[in-house]
Amino acid sequence: MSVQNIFDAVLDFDEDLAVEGVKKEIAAGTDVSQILNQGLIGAMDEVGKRFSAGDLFVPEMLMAAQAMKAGLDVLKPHLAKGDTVTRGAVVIGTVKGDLHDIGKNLVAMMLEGAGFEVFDIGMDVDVEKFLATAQEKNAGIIAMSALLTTTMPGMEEVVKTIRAKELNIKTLVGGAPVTPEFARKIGADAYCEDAPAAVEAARKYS
Ligand code: B12
Repeated sequence: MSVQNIFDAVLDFDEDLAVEGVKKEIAAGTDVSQILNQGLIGAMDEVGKRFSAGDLFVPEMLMAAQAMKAGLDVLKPHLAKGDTVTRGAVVIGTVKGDLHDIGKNLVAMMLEGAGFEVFDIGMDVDVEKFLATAQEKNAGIIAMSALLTTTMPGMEEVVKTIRAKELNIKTLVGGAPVTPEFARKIGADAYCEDAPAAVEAARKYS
């Protein structure tokens, strides 16, 4: 076993091997940040690249993210504060009135895989909950998903409230009906068409 095996297990969508690999490396005394950065995060970076190149698709990306998450769950208790490459906290949710969460879950997993501390507050989330959670968790980014044209205005409400309260929080928006024009119009900081793009945008703000 080596960190490369963990990387390979994630790319093979193999949760059991990812877990086994992380356990073995911990037992062998391998630097936990190496397990995290080169093994788990490295693999998700590769997944993002392959997705963008059209070499793999949403179901595969979800399976890889699940393998990454299984490995990360084993590693988490071993991560001392200084070991994490925590790039900051992100609050993510699907806006009020909207119960679609598959894309949001994928974005959350990819962000977690990229080293962000992710607080997933679920679906049907109103402005108050987005802001209260961001402030409580000291998150620099709020990421919002909407799959219905009728719920997209919920994003604008969050952006407006952040502005009105002069909070230092960046907003990422996405979901099938959301467009770059809409994001610009409501004053969101970034529109991302998929989960790897969300990681790229979030990295810019961390
Ligand atoms: C699955 C699904 C459902 C499931 C949801 C299950 C779940 N747990 O999510 C169920 C059956 C519950 C459902 C219900 C409804 N649905 Co529906 N649903 C879909 C469907 C088929 C797929 C959505 C999906 O998961 N796609 C896969 C994911 C991976 O893609 P994604 O969400 O777009 O996410 C990617 C990107 O957009 C981006 N992204 C997503 N979120 C975010 C967030 C951020 C911050 C960033 C940066 C990026 C990002 O990254 C993701 C990964 O790459 C779509 C059709 C479609 N093709 O989109 C209709 C669709 C969204 N539904 C629709 C409708 C109308 C409904 C209902 C109103 C139906 C009804 N009459 O009851 C209800 C609404 C319920 C509610 N209040 O929300 C319409 C919306 C039309 C519109 N323009 O508003 C669609 C487009 C179908 C259609 N053609 O009519 N639905």
